[in-house]
Amino acid sequence: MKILVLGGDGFCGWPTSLHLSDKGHDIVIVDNLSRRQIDVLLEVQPLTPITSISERLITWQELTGKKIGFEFLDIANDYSGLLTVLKKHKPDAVVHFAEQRSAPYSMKSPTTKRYTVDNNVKVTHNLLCALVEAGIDAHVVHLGTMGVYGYGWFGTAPIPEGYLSIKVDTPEGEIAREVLHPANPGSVYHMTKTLDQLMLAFYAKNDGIRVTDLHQGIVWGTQTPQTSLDERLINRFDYDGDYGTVLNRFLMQAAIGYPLTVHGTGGQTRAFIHIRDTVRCIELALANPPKHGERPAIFNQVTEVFRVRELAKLISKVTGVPISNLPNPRIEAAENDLAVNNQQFLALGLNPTTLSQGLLAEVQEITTKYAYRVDRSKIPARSQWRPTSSSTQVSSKKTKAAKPSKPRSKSKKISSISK
Ligand code: NAD
Ligand code: USQ
Repeated sequence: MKILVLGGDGFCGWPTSLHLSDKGHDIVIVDNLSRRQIDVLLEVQPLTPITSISERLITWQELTGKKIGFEFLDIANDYSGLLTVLKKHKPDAVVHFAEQRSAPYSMKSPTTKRYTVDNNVKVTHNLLCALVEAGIDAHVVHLGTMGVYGYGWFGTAPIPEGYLSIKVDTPEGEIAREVLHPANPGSVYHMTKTLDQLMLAFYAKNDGIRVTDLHQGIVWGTQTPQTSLDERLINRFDYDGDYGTVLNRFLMQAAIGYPLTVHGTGGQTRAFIHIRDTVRCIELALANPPKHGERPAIFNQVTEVFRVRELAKLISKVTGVPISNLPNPRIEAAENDLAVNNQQFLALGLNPTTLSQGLLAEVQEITTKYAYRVDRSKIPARSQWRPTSSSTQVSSKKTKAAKPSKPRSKSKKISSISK
């Protein structure tokens, strides 16, 4: 298949591009490198020493003989460029990772809130609109998030895969329907993903675009078999207070002896998936497109559910690093139960990587090796969901620096491990 990977230079997109190329697909990455620019503006580097996109692509070709194409394009702001790219490559499928994906960054300041909405909504809409205008019948695989549902609604009742069965009393009697699960975003970033869902549903209905929306949990880990081939192919590992996600942050903190930064009581329960399973899920989704005219296929792309404090306790027990309970900068339930259905991927043959198998290897191979690169001042999560008067001043002072500028040129139920 000819596949465009939008956002293919990012944490999920890069290993996915290599995995699909390895499987024999013809891959073209489309990216404006905005994620790298945000690092520059936040004055932080990933834990891992990622190389430039050119060096990544040359290395892959040197090692495997396989060529991955690259188009430097701001999909949100260069619609005609996107049309040109689509007409040039005529993809069979488009995997869409290209969004601003950090919840804390999206809540940092009015500028980052607006940037996140403008970028994410426009990327998704430009893609759908351009596919119709170019007359290209590509299967769109979009990376959504578990956060569109909120995190548990009826206690431990499992979150269904995208659609909720409802019964409505009508004068003609009771009618059963399946509707999109009600949206309940917890940040501006998550809100953009709920808007994506509506755009995807509309274009599937109106234009017959085949859409798979993957409601992914928190991705942990770093490497896949392909990114491990050579240090020049290494994946990015974010640890800072804006982009580092909880499990990878705890693993990095353990490696440098930094007390594990649990927000509040750590009673938040979330769904997780290892990066190796992310790339397999994308492959499975690509191989199983919905039919024309069908509603978007929605898969919950998660393999395990953990409570934050249980993760911290586990890592603290293994490494001896203490836990620090910090005031929670976010507005979120202090405690929640969560159960998730993920039967569709399991039925397609996904064999999940579990925390116990992957944890020690991850600590040793990556976080310890690159611990010398950590800037401890970048670890605290400073983005406040409701700005205090002092954080408002800080955020408005940083407003200019925080937004990347435009480019110069072109049914198995998984139960929580703790109750
Ligand atoms: P990332 O920030 O590492 O990668 C996103 C990539 O998209 C970057 O390379 C960035 O430069 C590119 N991009 C952003 N806006 C663009 C634009 N306007 N034009 C062209 N390129 C653009 O993020 P990630 O962690 O790889 O996440 C990828 C997707 O998966 C996101 O949509 C995210 O919401 C979703 N997701 C991620 C996680 C996670 O834990 N990382 C979990 C669930 C869902
Ligand atoms: N948390 C801590 N300590 C930390 C960091 C986070 O206790 O040092 C807590 C947070 O308060 C939150 C939970 O851990 O309760 C998860 O936070 P996170 O930063 O790991 O994840 P989140 O902000 O939800 O976002 C990440 C990705 C996002 C994706 C989402 C999937 O950045 O792109 O959509 O995970 S999900 O969480 O399922 O919605």
